Amino acid sequence: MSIVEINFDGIIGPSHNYAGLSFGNLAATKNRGGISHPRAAALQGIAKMRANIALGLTQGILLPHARPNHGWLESLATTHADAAPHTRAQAMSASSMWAANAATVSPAPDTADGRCHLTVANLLTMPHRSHEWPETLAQLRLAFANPAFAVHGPVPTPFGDEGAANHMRLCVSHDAPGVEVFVYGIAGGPFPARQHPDASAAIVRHHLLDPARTLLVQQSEEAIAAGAFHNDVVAVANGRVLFTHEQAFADRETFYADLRTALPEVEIVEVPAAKVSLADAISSYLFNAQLVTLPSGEMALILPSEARDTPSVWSWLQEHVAGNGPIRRLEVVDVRESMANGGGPACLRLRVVADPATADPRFLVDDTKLDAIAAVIEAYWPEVIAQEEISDPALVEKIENARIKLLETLGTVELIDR
Ligand code: SUG
Repeated sequence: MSIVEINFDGIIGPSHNYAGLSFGNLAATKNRGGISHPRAAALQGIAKMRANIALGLTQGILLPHARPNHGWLESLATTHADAAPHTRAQAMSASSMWAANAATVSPAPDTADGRCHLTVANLLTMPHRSHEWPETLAQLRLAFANPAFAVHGPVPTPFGDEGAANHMRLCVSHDAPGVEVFVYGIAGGPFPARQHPDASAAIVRHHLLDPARTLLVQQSEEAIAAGAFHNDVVAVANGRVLFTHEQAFADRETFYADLRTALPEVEIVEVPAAKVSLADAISSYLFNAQLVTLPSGEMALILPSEARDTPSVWSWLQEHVAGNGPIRRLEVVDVRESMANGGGPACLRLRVVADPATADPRFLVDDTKLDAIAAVIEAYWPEVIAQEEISDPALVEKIENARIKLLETLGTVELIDR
């Protein structure tokens, strides 16, 4: 059995729009009311997956949720037609595309029972995301039905949990026991801290992790206040490398010391604020890159094009690659439609370290399957959505039909009524 990292990308759903629903997410707030391009957005996501496959990586998918979420509207005693505008927008969001927020994943080598544990994220801080978890859980239970996995329900209210976006795993190799780092927030200036420390602590227990190889670390208030609503906007880890902004953590000295004790082989690559400001790091999504190990053993950073377009960021990267740093290769992808809602390459994927043979094959993709998915997107995804259109019954019908066509193509029709 071979344990590898599988990236499960959320397919960008046909209702992708800019409603400005996430307070504290500067990109989403800035683009509120803009015109979205769901078809182009989804095709950008497919192109990113193709680029990862071309690098020799294993690729999976998670599927768009049913939108509008009629069941959720019903629980609020309303309907899509009658709902208040903000409620209607919350029911229509395609936010499940950001699969890094789907769940927290602890691979089998880290857990006491030797299973790979997943806890679906409750996402309760933002109303439009709080109703994602039941369908996410249904998908996780299908994709990871094999006894090699243990899939847990959400941590209860009022403990906000945003999944893998606030979780990092460092290890000497993917199949060796790793150190898991859970990053929580306490304060964020004017913005909410979305990850509650008690939620992180509960997941540590559910996942049967070894306390000696588990760290709970506070995100810095200044990072959240500057727009880093998740830790994966200011830090990313892969293998024995932690790539982080200097101002990501509340007490970086203690965290780095604890990490070095837990994993002496760790290499910390810290980007100083003097070279790249927190503002540039956040607007460019430098750290919301996928840091991956290629089949050659080298590490590559899969970056959004905004990182290349930000001079301070691009020159830091060029210097790093020219020197002796662990990141040997830069790959630029265009995920602009997602970026405009505050979701970069790393937000769009959930990492699961597991044997691909144990995942449901319907959730794994190669180029041929991506061709079939792209054909459905080309044929059925709306080309544009202007904010005022989200109440239009014709648009709703088009969005619902598009998702059903995709589920039929992928043989996952049991998810239609989720
Ligand atoms: O939760 N944006 C998402 C972006 C999530 C990014 N994920 C990670 N960093 N892992 C969020 O803020 C905006 C949707 C809108 O406003 O219409 C939104 O939900």
